[in-house]
Amino acid sequence: MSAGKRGALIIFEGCDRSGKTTQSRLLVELLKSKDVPVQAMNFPERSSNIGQVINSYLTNSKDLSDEVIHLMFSANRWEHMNQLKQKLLEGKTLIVDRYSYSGVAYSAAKGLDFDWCYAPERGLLKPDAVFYLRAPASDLASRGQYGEERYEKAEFQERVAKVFDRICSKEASYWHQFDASQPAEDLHAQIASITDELLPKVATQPLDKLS
Ligand code: 2DT
Repeated sequence: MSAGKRGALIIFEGCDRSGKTTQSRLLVELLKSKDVPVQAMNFPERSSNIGQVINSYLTNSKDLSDEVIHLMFSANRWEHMNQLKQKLLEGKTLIVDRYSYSGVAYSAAKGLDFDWCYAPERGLLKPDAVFYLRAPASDLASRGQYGEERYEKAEFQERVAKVFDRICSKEASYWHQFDASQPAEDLHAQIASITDELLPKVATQPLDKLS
C-alpha cells in the first residue's frame, strides 16, 4: 500500500437471506483477485464473551430483555472498533456483513424507540458505503424455510425491512439500494462497479464517525 492510503469500510445490510453473505463473499473474492488488501467480517462477532451471550440469545437458549440485548449488540461493535480502525488505517478494506443499522432495524422492529436504538451507535466508525439488499419479504420467504434462529419469521422480517427503508432514505448519501431478487451475478456487477469507484475516492479521506 502507498503511504497514507486507507482502506474502505463497506457494509452489507438487509433482511435475513437477502443474499448478503453471497454478495460479500463475491466482493471479497473480486478484490483479492485484484490484489486489494481486504478482509471479511461480520456482526454479531460471536467469538468474544459478549458475542457468545448474543449467540445464546439468537439460538433461543438464553432470554434477555429487548433493551439489554440491543446494548449487547452495540457493545459487540464497540469492542471491535479499535481493531477495525487499525486495519483500515493499514490500508485494508473491510467488507462487513451487518452493522449498526441491523442493530437499529431489528430492535425498532420489536417496538423499541428508533432514536433510543440509534444512540449507542454514535461515535462508531462511519461506513464509506452501505450496500442495502432489498427484496419483498414474500420473495425472501420463498427462498426456502427460514431457520431456527429467533428472528427468522416472515412477519418480523417485514417490520425489519420497513426500518431499513426508513434508514435508507435518511442516509441516502452513502447508502446504495439494490433489488435483491435479481440474479446474483447481475447484483455483483453493480456492487463491483460502485466499489471500484469508491476505493480510490476514500483512500485519502479521513475516517469519520456515526453522528
Ligand atoms: P446473522 O444471521 O447475520 O449472523 O445475524 N442483529 C444483528 C441484531 O438484532 N442486532 C445487531 O446489531 C446485529 C448486528 C440480525 C444474526 C441476527 O442478529 C440480528 C440477525
